[in-house]
Amino acid sequence: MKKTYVLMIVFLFVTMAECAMDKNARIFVAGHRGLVGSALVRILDDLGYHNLILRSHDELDLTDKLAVEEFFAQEEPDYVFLAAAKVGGIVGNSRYPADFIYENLQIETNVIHSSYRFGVKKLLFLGSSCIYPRMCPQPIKEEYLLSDYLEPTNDAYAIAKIAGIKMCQSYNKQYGTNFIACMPTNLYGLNDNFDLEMSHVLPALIAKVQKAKANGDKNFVVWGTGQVKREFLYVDDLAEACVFLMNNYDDSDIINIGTGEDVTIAQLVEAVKRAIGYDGEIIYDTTKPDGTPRKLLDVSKINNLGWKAKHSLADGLELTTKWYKRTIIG
Ligand code: GFB
Repeated sequence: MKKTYVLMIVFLFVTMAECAMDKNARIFVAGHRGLVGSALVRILDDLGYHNLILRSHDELDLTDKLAVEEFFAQEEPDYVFLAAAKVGGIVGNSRYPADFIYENLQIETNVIHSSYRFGVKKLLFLGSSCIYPRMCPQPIKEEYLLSDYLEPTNDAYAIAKIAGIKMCQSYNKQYGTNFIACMPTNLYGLNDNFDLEMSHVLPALIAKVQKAKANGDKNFVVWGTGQVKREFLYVDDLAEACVFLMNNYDDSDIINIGTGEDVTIAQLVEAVKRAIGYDGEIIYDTTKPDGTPRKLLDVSKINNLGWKAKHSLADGLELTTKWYKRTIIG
C-alpha cells in the first residue's frame, strides 16, 4: 500500500515537472508595460525565467495581423501570457465601447491565432470578472458564464473577453492546443493607470485623495452611491497565480483568480484615506454610474489547486500608495 502511494507521488511530481515551464523557455509577455504585464515580468524575473520576449506598443502593434505573424515567425515563443488589452474603469468603458470591443477582439484574434499557427506550447489568456452576468449568485462560480445578461456599463469589453475565452476553448477542441483562460477580479498595484476619468476606482481614489491632501481640500468627490461592492487583488498576487496556472493547469474550463473577500466602495474610500493619511469629507456624486452591485468571485477552484492570494487590501494599498508617491508625484 505504502509503495503504491510513493509511486503515485513520484508520478505526480514527474508529470507536473514535465508540464512546468523550463527556466530557459522563450516566454512572450504581451502587454509588459501595463499593470498586469509588468507584474508578470517582475515575478518571472524573480523566479529565474530569463528568456523573456518583450515588445512595447511602438515596437509591435498587436492589432496589426501581419506584424504579429511576422513577430511570431521570427521569435518562436514557447509560452505566451496574453496580458495586452484595452482596459479602463466604468466611465471609460461606457464612453468608448467601440474602442474596447474593437481593440480587444483584434489583439485576441491576432495573438491566439498566431500562437496556434506558430506552435506555441501553451498560452494563458487573461479575462475579467465582468464577463459574468450582472445579477449572478454570489460568490460567482466559473459555471455561471453566459447564464444571464451582462452589466451594460461594460458589455462591449465583456463580450470581447468572452470571445477570447471561446477562442482558446475552440482552438483546444479543434487543434489540440493548450490555451488556458483565467478570470481575475478587480486588480490594482504598481504601473496602474491613475487618470482621474479613465481609470478604475482604486487608482482613481489614490490620485483624488492624494490631490485633496496636497491642496488642503476639506472634501473630495467619489462616484456613485458608495454602496456597491468590489473585490480587489494586488497585481503581484495575480502574476504569481498566472505563473502557477501556466505550470499546473491544463484545462479548457475557465478559472477565477481573486481573494474571496469584497468591500463596499465606501469602505475602500476609508482604507485609501487611512493609507494616505487624510481625513476629508466624502461627497458622493450619484449622477455617476454604480455599475454591477456585486462581483465577488468564488476562488475555491484555484485555492484547491494550491494557490492563495498573499496580500491583504491594507498591505496592497500601502505598497501601491508608496509607489504612487515615489514614482508619480516624485
Ligand atoms: O473600478 P470601476 O471603474 O469599475 O468602478 P467596475 C467601481 C465602482 O467604483 C463603481 C465607483 O461603482 C464606481 O462608480 N467609483 C467611485 C469610482 N469613485 C470612482 C472614481 O473616481 N473612479 C472610478 N473609476 N470609479 C470595471 C469595468 O467595472 O471593472 C471593466 O468597467 C473591468 O470592464 C473592471 O471589468 C475590472 O468594477 O464597475
